[in-house]
Amino acid sequence: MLQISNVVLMEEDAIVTAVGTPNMALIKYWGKRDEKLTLPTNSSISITLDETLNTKTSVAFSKSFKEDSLYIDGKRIDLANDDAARERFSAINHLKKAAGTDAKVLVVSKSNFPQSSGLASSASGIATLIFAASAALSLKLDKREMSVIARQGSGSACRSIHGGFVEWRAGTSVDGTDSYAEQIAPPTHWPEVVDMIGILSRERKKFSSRAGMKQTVATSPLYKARMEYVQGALMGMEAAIKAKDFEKLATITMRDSNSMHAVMLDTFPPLMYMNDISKEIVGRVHDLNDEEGRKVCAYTFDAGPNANLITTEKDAGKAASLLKEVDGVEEVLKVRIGNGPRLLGEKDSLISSDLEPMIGE
Ligand code: 2P0
Repeated sequence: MLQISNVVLMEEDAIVTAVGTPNMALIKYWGKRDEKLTLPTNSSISITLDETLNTKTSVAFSKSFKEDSLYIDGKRIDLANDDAARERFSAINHLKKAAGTDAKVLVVSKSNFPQSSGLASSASGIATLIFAASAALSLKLDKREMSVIARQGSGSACRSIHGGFVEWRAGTSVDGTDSYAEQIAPPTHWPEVVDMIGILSRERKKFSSRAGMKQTVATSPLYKARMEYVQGALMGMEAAIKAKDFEKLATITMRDSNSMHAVMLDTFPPLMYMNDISKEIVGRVHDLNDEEGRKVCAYTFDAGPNANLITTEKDAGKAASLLKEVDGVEEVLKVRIGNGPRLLGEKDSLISSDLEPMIGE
C-alpha cells in the first residue's frame, strides 16, 4: 500500500462490514440554519445506544461497478428516482473525494428495527455507512472528521459515530467545519443509565423530520423562545452527566422533550408526533416520580409516538412495569449505553467475495 499524507490508497475491491447503533437525544436537534450542509440551529446531547437495535452494513468500492448501488433491508433502493435516499447517501461522495477515487460503491445494509418509525434509523444507518466506507477506502479519519461527513447525510447521525454520552456542537462557521460531534463521557463513566423503550407503533411516520423541522423554523413563533432556553439546558445537561446527577438529567430530559413537542405543535400546520398513548405515559411518569419523591425515570419522545424512559439499572424494572401497564404498548426493550460503531469480520459480510449483494430471500 502507498501512503499519501493521511490517505492510504484503497485496496481494490476490499469488502468492509461494520455494525452501528441509533442514539437517543436528551437535548434535541430540531431545526437547521443551513439545509444543504445540515447545520443545526442549536447543539444537542445524546446517548449512543447499545447493539440491541443495530444496523449492519457492508461496503465495497470497485472500478468494476457501473453505478453506485444501495440495498436496505433486502430491497434495492432506486437512487436515481428516490431524492431523499440519494440526498442522504450522497455523504459518501465526500469520502470518495477525500480518497481521490471515482470507483463506484456497493452498499448492503440491514437493520433489526423498522425504518422511519421514530427509532433513529437514519442515524444508525448513515453513521454505520460512513464508518464502514471510511475503512473500505483506508481513510485515516478521526471520529470528529467522520462525524462532519455523517452529519451531511443526516444530522443526528453525526452523534452515532461516537459511543457513550455525545454532544453535537452546532458551530458557527458558514462552511460547517466546526459543526461536529464529540464524546462528553464514555459509556464506562455512567454505565447504569438505561433507555427503556416502549414501542407503540412500527408505522412509518407521516411527516419526515427533515420536512417537519423546516416547517417549524419557518412558522413557529415559539421556536425563538426554545432557542433562548436551550443554551441553559445544554449547560445543565453537560454538568448533570459529568456529576452523574440523575435527578438533574431526568428533569432536563423531560423538559427538553416537552419543549421540542411544544414547538412542533406551534408549527403551522401543527406537527403531532406523540399520540394519546404517549401522553398517558407522560402522566404516569410524573405520577410515579411524585409518589416516590424522586426521579425514577424520565420520558423523552422523538418524531414519533414511541416512548423512551431514561432510567438507571436499579429502577429499570419499575420503568418497564410502567410501560407494560399501558394499553397500546406493544413491546418493551431494555437498551444500555453503547460504544458506537465497530468493524465486523468476514463471516458477517453482506457482500459475497465476488462482489454480489447477499440479501437472502
Ligand atoms: C434528535 N431528531 O435530536 C431529533 C429529535 C428527531 C427528534 O434528529 O434532516 O433524521 O437528516 O438532519 O437527523 C431526526 O432528524 O434529520 C432527529 P436530518 P434527522 O435526534
